[in-house]
Amino acid sequence: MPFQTISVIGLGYIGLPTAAVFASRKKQVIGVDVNQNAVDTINRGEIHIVEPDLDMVVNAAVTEGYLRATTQPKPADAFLIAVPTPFKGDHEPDLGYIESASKAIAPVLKKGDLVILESTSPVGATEQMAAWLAEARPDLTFPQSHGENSDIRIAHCPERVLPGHVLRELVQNDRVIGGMTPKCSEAAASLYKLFVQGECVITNARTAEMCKLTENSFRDVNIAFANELSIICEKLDINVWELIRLANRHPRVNILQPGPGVGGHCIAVDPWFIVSKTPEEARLIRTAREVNDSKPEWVVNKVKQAVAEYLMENPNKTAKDVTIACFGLTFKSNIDDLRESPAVAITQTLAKLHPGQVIAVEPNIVRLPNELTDSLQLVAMPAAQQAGDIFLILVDHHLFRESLDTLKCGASVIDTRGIFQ
Ligand code: SAJ
Repeated sequence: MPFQTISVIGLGYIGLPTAAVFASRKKQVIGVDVNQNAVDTINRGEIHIVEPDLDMVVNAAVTEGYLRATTQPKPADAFLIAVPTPFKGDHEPDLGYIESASKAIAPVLKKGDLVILESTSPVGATEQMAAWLAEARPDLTFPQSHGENSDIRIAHCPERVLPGHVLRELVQNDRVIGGMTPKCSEAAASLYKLFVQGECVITNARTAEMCKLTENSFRDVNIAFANELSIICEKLDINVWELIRLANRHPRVNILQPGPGVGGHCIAVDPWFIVSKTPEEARLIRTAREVNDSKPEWVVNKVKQAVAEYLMENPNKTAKDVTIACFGLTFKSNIDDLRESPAVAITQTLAKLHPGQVIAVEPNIVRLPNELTDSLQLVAMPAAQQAGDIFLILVDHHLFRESLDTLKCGASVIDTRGIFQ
């Protein structure tokens, strides 16, 4: 099936690289986003997010005329929806962005078009999207009512790329393709084959939805296991990093690393989409979420304990004399993304407990976002190394691993990432 024009709805961390990669294969790509600022930035050949090498690929695509961005959907042969799927306060998935995107593209759909949902979604979301499209376009036929003979083909093809490695993983990773019918899968596979070097593995839409949730839940459960081990080891006076290194020498054991909690917008969110559909059955998945979500509080308590010990050892000082230096604010190493970061949550809690005495080092950002400037002071690494009485390592950036060897003598160190191991 020839795809002359491809439209990507949602130009964020997934949509923009995907649009740029299609454009680099010399396809006409129309990127659609509700954010006028993002649209203008892209049309200047620049990017509004941070991802290695993406600026070059987008710049080339725009300059050569293959990629253009707009706030208004235009006709295309294939539409990829890559909008956020957050959860609401009660951990119920919020499909509002998918609904808006579906209603936005419905008027420009034509017979023969392919619509792909890429957003990580709860099981049943693709069918729901198809229902929204059908409701908006009674003049067209859809797979849920007309099967293989439908005018519109619909599939779920979840994104699976790792932030920081998106361009490589987009091309190299295998792709799970879940069509609502075999013809839908076939059409979606032929679209991805334009750039995917990995295998395009075909299944149905519900299995594809569950597959993506399963991948992230598997990782969450494994990290929860590591986090639980770290709490157990603390009680038993065992070095958890040594323990995991040793256990992982077994050929069939592969435990991930403990940390201050699980952040980002995927692993800490997606398992709840399974729990919300099957609350009685998803016991382990829910518990893993709870274990990982409780880790920041455990870290805060460790700091409280360290402050108390510091004051016992330095009886001439009061709590107001103690400086807590937090190393790292991002949700994981070597990125600049602070969203849903346990390091930010921990640092903010400490800053409330010890106003004016918490300093933070984050080499991957130049300034704090507005909502953090009141509670936190961002300082350079040498200043923090000099000023801290308690050192709290929250992110294992390369820079910290390489140069955090000269901490102030007599200071107390809480290393949530094991960088001193
Ligand atoms: N973390 C640990 N210990 C570890 C590994 C990670 O505490 O051993 C923490 C990190 O510090 C971070 C969180 O987990 O706070 C998540 O980081 P991550 O690197 O595990 O994952 P993400 O959120 O950057 O990307 C994940 C990836 N999923 C899997 O590896 C199964 C990625 O492939 C997905 O595309 C992405 O979620 C997504 O968009 O769903």
